Amino acid sequence: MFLGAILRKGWHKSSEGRACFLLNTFSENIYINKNLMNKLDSSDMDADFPPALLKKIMSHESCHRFSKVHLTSFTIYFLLLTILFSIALITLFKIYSRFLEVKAIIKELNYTELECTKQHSFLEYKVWSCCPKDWKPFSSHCYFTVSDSASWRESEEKCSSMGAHLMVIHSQEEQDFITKTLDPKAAYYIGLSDAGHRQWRWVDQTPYNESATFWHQGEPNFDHEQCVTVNHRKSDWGWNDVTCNGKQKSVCQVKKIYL
Ligand code: MMA
Ligand code: CA
Repeated sequence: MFLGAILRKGWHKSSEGRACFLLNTFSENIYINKNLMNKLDSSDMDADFPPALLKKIMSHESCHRFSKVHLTSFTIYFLLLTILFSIALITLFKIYSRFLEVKAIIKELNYTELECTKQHSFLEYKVWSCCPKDWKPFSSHCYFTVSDSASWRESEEKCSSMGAHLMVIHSQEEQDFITKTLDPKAAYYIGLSDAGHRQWRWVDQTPYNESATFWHQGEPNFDHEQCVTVNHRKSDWGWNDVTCNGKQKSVCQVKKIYL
């Protein structure tokens, strides 16, 4: 192969914007700049491609500059790839940790299925609020009506076995929400009982607030009635104290599960 023939391929601009000559050699492109071209004599041009010339070309600064440019772009490319890869890895790790966390929470619960709704607030870390399947969600709690009749103690134990407790009522809205779903001919135990001497206690230990009670007119009326039901009387739902061993339906309540 003659260098002269190779060099006739023509001038073009290098990546640095300098006038270089493209030598399409055996396996790669070599750029020779004009300064070097002028230094090459005619014997160089017409000779067979001599190893000495190749050495001359390769050692010239334009070659080094050329490879430096490529090394820099390669480094930037590699750095960008590394950053992207790291972001992907961190994201995957976060998703997997969250998956393990949710799995652990669900394992702790004795419910087989949850029904979840997405929270409106996007600043919150936990975005799903869930109730066990067939429980009714209201505000921050879930409610379940037990249709089997039992004593107050048995009813509370039934709720406990489901990780819940008898319903605690702290507002008219809460009472209205649940009573809308109840049978007006039945009475339902709630989580309120007399600890003795008319000391009313909620099962979840929240304070008994006199101003947020919904007793029927004339109730509570008997000291020996130490448990409370909610029932429908004269077009309104309200509370009635009853004996604790009477068999009644009941309503259980549990806090929503946040995932
Ligand atoms: C029943 C019983 C009481 C309630 C009265 C109201 C007769 O007793 O349910 O707890 O206070 O009815 O009349
Ligand atoms: Ca009563």
